[in-house]
Amino acid sequence: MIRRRDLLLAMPAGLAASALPRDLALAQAAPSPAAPQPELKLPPGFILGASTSSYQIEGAVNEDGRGASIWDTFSHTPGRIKDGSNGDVACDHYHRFAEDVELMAQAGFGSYRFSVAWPRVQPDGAGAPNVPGLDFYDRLTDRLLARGVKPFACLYHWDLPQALQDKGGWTNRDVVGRFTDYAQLVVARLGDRVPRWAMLNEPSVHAIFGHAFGNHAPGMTGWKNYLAAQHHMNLAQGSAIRALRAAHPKLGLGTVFSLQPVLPATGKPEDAAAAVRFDAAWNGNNLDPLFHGRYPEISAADFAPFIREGDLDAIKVPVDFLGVNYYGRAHVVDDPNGVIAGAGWGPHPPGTRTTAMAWPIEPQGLVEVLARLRDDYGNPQTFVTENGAAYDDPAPKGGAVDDPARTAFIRDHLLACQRAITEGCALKGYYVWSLLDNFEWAEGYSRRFGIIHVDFATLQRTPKTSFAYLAAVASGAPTGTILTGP
Ligand code: IFM
Repeated sequence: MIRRRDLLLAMPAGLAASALPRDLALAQAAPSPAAPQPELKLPPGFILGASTSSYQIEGAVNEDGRGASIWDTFSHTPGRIKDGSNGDVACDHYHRFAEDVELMAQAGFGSYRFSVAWPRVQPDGAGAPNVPGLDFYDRLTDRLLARGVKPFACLYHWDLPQALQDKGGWTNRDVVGRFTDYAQLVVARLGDRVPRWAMLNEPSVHAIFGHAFGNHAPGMTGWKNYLAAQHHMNLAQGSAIRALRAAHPKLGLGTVFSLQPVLPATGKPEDAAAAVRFDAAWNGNNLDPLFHGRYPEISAADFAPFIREGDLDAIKVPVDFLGVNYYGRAHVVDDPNGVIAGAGWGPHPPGTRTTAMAWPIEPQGLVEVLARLRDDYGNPQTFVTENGAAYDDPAPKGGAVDDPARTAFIRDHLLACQRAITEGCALKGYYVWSLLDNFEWAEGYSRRFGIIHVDFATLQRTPKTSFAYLAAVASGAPTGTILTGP
């Protein structure tokens, strides 16, 4: 178990002691009966950081010439968001970024992954850049560098300019050229200081939920729309990487996928078949085109109507890194009405613990994902670009928020990173999702993923125990006998 004293000793200078709960030992959940955890010893140079995305934290949706995005439209449509909220203010990071960077510096984070909002840069999705929009990312970048936190930017985390959606968005092939132009504008301005660039965040999630299921923006439905959106995102990613590499050969260029092992929830053969289809939609339709220049066999006929000559060669492009977002395994069943290729989520294995999202807690699944990249995709340099958990945290008390379950979740996934590295996976860093409690898409503000609590009425930030834990890891403090959550 982490003792308060250990954390205080390990605490980087400047981090208020009040960031810790009054009495961590008392606040902890009962120790797990499991065997003692091995010591966490991440290799030298391993990057520890945090991730966020523009629409989820920035707010300031009408400032400095920003255009509307599909998430503005969607969240302002009655009935779309669980708590009726939107990202108009969110964490107000647009105005409070300096405070947020300061907290990252206090945590000792080596890097920060944020996303650039396309409609700040091109309000209508095309044409000359909106300079005040780019200025914001310039200020953020400079502040990060001044505080020793390396910026890692993602060019697209789901906030497409609404003007492009009005022309079909990702289902219109024209978006490939638009995205490539946008990427070049952003990197021309920031590429001298931001060394690592991800093109897209979780294209499969965006394609499935935004274009087939319709519970995310832009709210389109139908498998055909999924196929078009997924293929055009694959193309846009390849096209942007090629253009950026030609202009900026020294930058680290890659992309970010949500990956999960997919398993049949039962022993039935139809569930096994469903797992193959689900796996293609979630994982393979991203991985195979990028690394092998083809769609998985089971998807090839579906994509055929969207593929033009040369497309598969254009999508297959060497990447300097792959970002892996990992939350848990998928346990699936055959379901003719299921949104993902006639498959749906089934029960988790008995006894599996879950987070507030009802997602299974399965750290070993991260090792499996990274081993698959090692064995089937040439062992690319990887970063865990998102991993974390939503919990119903207690309200801040005495300037602290105790979140032992999230802390244990992070600890267990860092240990999984350690195992993957020992097993030869080229994993180079871990970014927790998320720096701040934020706008969790269709769930609004009802789900908290942050290592920093945000009071959405006052916008006050309060670091949680998980923040202090990561600060201890970042500072190299002993964490061998550590906190156990439920
Ligand atoms: O909040 C999201 C993020 O935007 C993308 N990956 C999963 C997170 C948790 O749902």
